[in-house]
Amino acid sequence: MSQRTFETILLETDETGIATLKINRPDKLNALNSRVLSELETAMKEVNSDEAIRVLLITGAGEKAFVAGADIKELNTLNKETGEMLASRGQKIFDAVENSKKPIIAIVNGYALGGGAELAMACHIRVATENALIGLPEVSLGLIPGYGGTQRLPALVGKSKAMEMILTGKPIKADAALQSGLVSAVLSIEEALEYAKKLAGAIMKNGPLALSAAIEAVNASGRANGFAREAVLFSELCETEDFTEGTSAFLEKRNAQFKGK
Ligand code: CO8
Repeated sequence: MSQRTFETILLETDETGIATLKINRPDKLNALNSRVLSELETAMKEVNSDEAIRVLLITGAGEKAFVAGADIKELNTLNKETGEMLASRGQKIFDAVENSKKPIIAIVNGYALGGGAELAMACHIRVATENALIGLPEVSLGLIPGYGGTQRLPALVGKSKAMEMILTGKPIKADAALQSGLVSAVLSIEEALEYAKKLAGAIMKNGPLALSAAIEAVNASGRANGFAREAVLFSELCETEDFTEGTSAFLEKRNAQFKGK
């Protein structure tokens, strides 16, 4: 067993070649601040270059959240320029997850909201615990998803369900996520890790080159270039009063009063 500890991430590899990456900010429900993003970027490079790692599991520390989203405290101060930069940077890091040569399984153990749902969707397989709540609530903050959610959600659940989830901003429970194809299994918290490891074990019996090629081929299916447009639209919203109101209202623990400006 080897362990690599970052400030906000734990990366542990067992003797069979299964690595577990845990986002580790449980007091902030594992929200993705810039430190988490940087460490995730570094960890993904290490995972891809470490020959001992065959499959990666990604999950959140604690029993409450996978990742409750981008850190709204950091979002609150974005403008058009920094908004586009952050969206593009996050998209690049999540692309590294999606395009990893090694299979990645997300264990969605609680809230997976906004950037958290987007991280889970960048993984190759998702299993959820029974308490999972998955959604893209960005419109409630006067924003849109900016880490690939507008592109990956329709690909996973179809345009109609994706529109419903993105336009209402309402999260769905684990059983609904299973029904819509957003996750492939739902388990109790006690069983989820073991199940994911069994899945990893079954995957590892196969040829590593074939696995990498399969990931690349599946990722190439139906890819439109909407990502750049998502980042631009996200950044334009960073200049609006609604965005300032939406993110401030969350931080001040009150309901947002949107004016459409
Ligand atoms: N960002 C920052 N802090 C957060 C976040 C977050 N996303 N989520 C939770 N926290 C913090 C809370 O502020 C709180 O901190 P403190 O104890 O210091 O007050 C702590 O975590 C615990 O949270 P709560 O007390 O709110 O816990 P509850 O159990 O009452 O509620 C919820 C849990 C329902 C998950 C609630 O925390 C919540 O609604 N969180 C925000 C969810 C959300 O809106 N996520 C989407 C964010 S937007 C986004 O992800 C955009 C991604 C694209 C970015 C594009 C590039 C810029």
